[in-house]
Amino acid sequence: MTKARRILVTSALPYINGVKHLGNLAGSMLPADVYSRMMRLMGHEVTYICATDEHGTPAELAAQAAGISVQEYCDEQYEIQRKAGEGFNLAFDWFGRTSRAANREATQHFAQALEANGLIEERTSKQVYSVDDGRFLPDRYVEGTCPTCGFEKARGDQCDNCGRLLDPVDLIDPYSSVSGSKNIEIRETNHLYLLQAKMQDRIREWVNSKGKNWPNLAVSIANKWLDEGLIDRAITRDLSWGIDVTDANGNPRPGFEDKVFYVWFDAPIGYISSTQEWAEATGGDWEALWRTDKGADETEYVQFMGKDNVAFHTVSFPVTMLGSNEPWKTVDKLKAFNWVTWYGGKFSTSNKRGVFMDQALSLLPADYWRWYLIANAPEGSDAAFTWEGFQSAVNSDLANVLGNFVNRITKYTASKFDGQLPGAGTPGDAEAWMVAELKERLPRLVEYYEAMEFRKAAAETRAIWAAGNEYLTKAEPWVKYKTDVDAAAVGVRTGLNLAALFGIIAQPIIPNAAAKILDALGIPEEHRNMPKDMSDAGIAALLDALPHGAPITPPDVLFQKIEDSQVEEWTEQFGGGDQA
Ligand code: B3M
Ligand code: ZN
Repeated sequence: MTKARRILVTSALPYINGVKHLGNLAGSMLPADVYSRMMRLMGHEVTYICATDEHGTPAELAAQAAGISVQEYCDEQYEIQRKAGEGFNLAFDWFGRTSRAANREATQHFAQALEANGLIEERTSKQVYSVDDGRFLPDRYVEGTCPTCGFEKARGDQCDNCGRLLDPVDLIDPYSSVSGSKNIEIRETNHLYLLQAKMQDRIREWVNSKGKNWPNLAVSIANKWLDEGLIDRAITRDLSWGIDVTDANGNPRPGFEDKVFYVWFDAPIGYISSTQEWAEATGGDWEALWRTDKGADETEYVQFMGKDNVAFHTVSFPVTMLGSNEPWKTVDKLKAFNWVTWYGGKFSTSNKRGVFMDQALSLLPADYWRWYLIANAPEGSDAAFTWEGFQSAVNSDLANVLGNFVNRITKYTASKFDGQLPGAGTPGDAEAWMVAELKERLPRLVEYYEAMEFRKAAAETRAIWAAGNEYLTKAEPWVKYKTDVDAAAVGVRTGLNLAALFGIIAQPIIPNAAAKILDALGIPEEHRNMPKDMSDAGIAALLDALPHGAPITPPDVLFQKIEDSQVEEWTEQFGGGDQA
């Protein structure tokens, strides 16, 4: 019996502005949810924390465009995103907001601790000021030509083309991405700098110790930064929306009255502050998750994010935590995803390219999208969403393999065994074959989840469902029924127990359909966890676990197949195919 583990899961905080597209969902929140669900089914204590990332220029500009205050804008957008997450069954333990008081206090605390440790310094720097916009332009709102690779739409903080981290003043021929104006000046402004260079050795040592549990992609990005040498980075901005800048004693900092902390300084701290909110609301113990002096050294911390967020999570955020010299829990395992593309290109609201979370739910239930996005997770490389691929996954994996299996075994029970699970007959070769299949596949399924290999976990789940169909072909209860009802009863009983197992292993990815299956079979909540005993006897017991005589109610059709006409209609509406 493995000891229950305490697991903290966080997924990259979605920016507040706008409903997220399927790529955002697939690149962090969804796999984090699937992983959390599976770990819970295996009996572990999981706390899954997320929040909206509300500061920075995106919110200011979007609110300006909407003609409302930033606070109002964020309040509206938070509700939209919270509802979209609910619609996709993202089972957060807490979905917070980085603009709340808890994050302001935590961020200011870290800044004070860092300054007390000599890791923050005031410096005058040159910042891009847009005369026409009447404001300093934060990094990502200055665009221009990348000095490294010549890409012409490089942003002031990072070049999307070569990945190089930039400062806006490095850009060639810069312009404001707010107004397009080139009427920009470099003006002097005072900012707080986090002295990352001083932390180079400590971060290198930390990456070397923790990187063993990270995917190569994450290790290589962290080491790239370290090999280039950590540079001191400004952690304040000339913005009005954000967290006030305080001094080492927590008072408003003279000269920083019109500045706020940089969004990427406060956002990762949002993981901690949102956990504190969760604890406040639920009585949970946030320190057992985040303070290594209060039990968090026993906690497994797993982070999910897109690859462009890796550097911030493996260098900047650890600088903040380790630099505080306080006993903060740092990440143990990290899963970084590539991109889901829309037919190889970017999702775009304005160009009507791609499906966004709210639109997706208006077309089909969350399970359909969850299955496709996990089965095609952008793990080793970018993954292109296509309507054809989506249709095939739904029609084949869900409707034919899983749906058809559950449908025919429950309907046959209703028609030939009075809707009751039969107890007669003795298992034979077909059942032995199924036990062998499960003996090999169930442990492998758990391994894939532990390794956070989502494509493989989905493929293994499907393979187990397919083995069930193969079993029914071998057991052929509908043939045996004509001559030996008891022999048929074995096939039906085994088939019904397999349907229960298939529902159980479906729960992480397609929770709604899984619940329908388990409800139809009358499986009580407390019996819906993953089987623990993977021995021959334990697996064999799975095939005769349900009480004999249990009432069986065929569920409604679990999955509607996607018709070609729907693919044509959606291609027209959202782009795709030759309109990609
Ligand atoms: N808001 C997501 C992004 O870069 C960013 C993640 C913050 S995690 C602390 O799209
Ligand atoms: Zn570049």
